[in-house]
Amino acid sequence: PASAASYHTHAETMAELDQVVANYPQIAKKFTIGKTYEGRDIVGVKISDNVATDEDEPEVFYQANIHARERLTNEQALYFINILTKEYGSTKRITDLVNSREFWIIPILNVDGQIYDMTSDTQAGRMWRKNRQGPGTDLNRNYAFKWGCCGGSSGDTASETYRGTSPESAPELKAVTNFIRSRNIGGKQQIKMFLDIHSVANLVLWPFGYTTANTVPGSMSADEEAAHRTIGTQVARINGYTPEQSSDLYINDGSSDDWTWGDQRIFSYTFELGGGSFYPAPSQIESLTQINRDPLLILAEFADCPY
Ligand code: 0X9
Ligand code: ZN
Repeated sequence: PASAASYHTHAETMAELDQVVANYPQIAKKFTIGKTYEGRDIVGVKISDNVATDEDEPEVFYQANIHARERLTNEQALYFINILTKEYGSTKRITDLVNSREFWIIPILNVDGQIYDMTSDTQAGRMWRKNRQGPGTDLNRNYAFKWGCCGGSSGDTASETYRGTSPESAPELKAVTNFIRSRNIGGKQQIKMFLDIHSVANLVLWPFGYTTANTVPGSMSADEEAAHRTIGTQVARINGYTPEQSSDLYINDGSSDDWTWGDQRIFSYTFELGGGSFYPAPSQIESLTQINRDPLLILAEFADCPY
């Protein structure tokens, strides 16, 4: 009998990416951004028409599973990769997007942590969050913008939010930020929309997390804040999540979207998927990921936003 849907292991995720690029070689291509602390490749898939060519199109960067135990986030990324490829040529909206964008999607950023979390005797997993560098660094506190400045991260290596010895001290973080920097070509950042996919609080968040201020001279103007808020509120109407500035959840420094906006001026969001726990029943994967079909398409459509 066909097995019921279940969470993809890392190996199954890599096999699925191989299958996608084999089935859709014109529009899907694997890319590798570097290696984890334990030496594994960090792999994503680029999706675009003429995928082998670097065309002059707005680029969209979605990453997931920066936190090891947030297993649904890998499923969300795989879901999106699958609809972009399967519906190319049949769904006009998706065809238009794939033709006019370059998508970079990394389903598992924290590969070592994800494998560690899933290699567990119990179905519940190990509840692991950080990478596997010594006691573990919280990759979402290791970004270089306002690193360790203001709260919500820890200098204690045992902490769940240990920020690491220095900005980008985690190899996974260095790899992904180097990749994003490499898309700045001739002084122009090609990536126009960034999304970091987490779980489990049903949220649509935007920068900044390090400060409760809505606007910051030189790094978040009133117009830029309003644009983030407008788009965030629009997608939250669809998935039913709560839209808010990241610091409304709690102050947190050194996190992903603060850097992608604050340092790279890429329009940036963090989603917290639902499910009520880090390990929702596999039977819930489909509905919990389908709910973000339109939100993920809308963010990509806004990649030509002037900000
Ligand atoms: O604390 C985090 O890293 C995220 N929550 S989680 O429960 N998945 O760990 C929220 C990060 C919010 N920060 C920004 N959006 N900047
Ligand atoms: Zn998280």
